[in-house]
Amino acid sequence: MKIEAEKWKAEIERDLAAAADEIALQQVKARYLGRKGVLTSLLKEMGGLSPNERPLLGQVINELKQGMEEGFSRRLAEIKRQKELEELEAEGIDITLPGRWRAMGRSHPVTQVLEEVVDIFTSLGFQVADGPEVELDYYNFEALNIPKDHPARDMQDTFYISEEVVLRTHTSPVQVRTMEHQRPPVRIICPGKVYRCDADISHTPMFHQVEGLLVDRGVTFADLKGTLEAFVHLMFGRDTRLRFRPSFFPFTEPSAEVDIECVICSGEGCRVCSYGGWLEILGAGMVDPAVYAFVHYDPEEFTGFAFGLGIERIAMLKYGINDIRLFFENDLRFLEQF
Ligand code: 2NL
Repeated sequence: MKIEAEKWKAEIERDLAAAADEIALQQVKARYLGRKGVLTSLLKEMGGLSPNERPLLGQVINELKQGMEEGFSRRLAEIKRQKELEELEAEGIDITLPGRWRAMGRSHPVTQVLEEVVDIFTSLGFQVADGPEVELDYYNFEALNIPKDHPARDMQDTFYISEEVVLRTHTSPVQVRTMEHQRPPVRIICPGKVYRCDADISHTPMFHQVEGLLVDRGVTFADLKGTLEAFVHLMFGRDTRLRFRPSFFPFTEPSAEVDIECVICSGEGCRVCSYGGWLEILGAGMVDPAVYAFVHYDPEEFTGFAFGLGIERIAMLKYGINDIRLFFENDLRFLEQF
């Protein structure tokens, strides 16, 4: 009987050690402790034994059962530990390997310049306003004193959604909307996308604009000059000179076009400034009283100035780029330079 027990113990140990995973281990357990298992059939043999032999066999079976249960727990822990180690190895974390290179992203040059312009005007006390890019004809043209027969209203120049709805051709409608629900003082800039039906080396159907508007009591052309001078000095450097040339816009009177000394050649004359020494960077003027009529401001009480500048144009001057289309071709060799 003792010899039989030792044989079974050895076999249990061998089977446990041979079980490579949890499933195999459960099968080993079932083979010994299950309903048709080895220990169950040993127990049945007890029936054929003499009463004085039975306790001894019972004791041997109990020992085998206990040994089986202990061995099972031990082997299960071993298998689990082994699995964990294999998983860690499979993850393959090796801190001595070189790091993985990730391309560093950056803002588009147009976004960079737009943010620069916005930062300068907010530092001067302007607030940022925005509005819809799909705009009513009323806000885009009518309320800005742009007459029905003005060339800007032609199908050739404006994207029409319907007779009354257009893609905004400037961000001025945002300023009109602001004046509609806000009494002076108004000090806002309106950055954003605008759309014109035009495409060549210096025009794209979509481009970016920042317009500014300041309306209050006693605002004069001198305030406009001082504000734009501060902007130019912050944007292009403290000794950049500027000049105002008389111009015309339906929504300002008087109106001016503003030039700065060429940032490439400092006024010496070069390809960028077409050898004139000056670069046109924005349009501006005193808000026309006709515009105030649409937003119910009293032109006797309030005066103000407005200006508009094209972001792509400023970016082209700043970086000496001669073709506006380069901004929108998404060629990384171009974009990575900024
Ligand atoms: C240009 C000229 C300009 C304005 C925009 C404006 C807006 C309102 C009233 C009056 Cl609500 N004026 N905007 C004024 C003068 C010039 O833009 O050449 N932009 C690229």
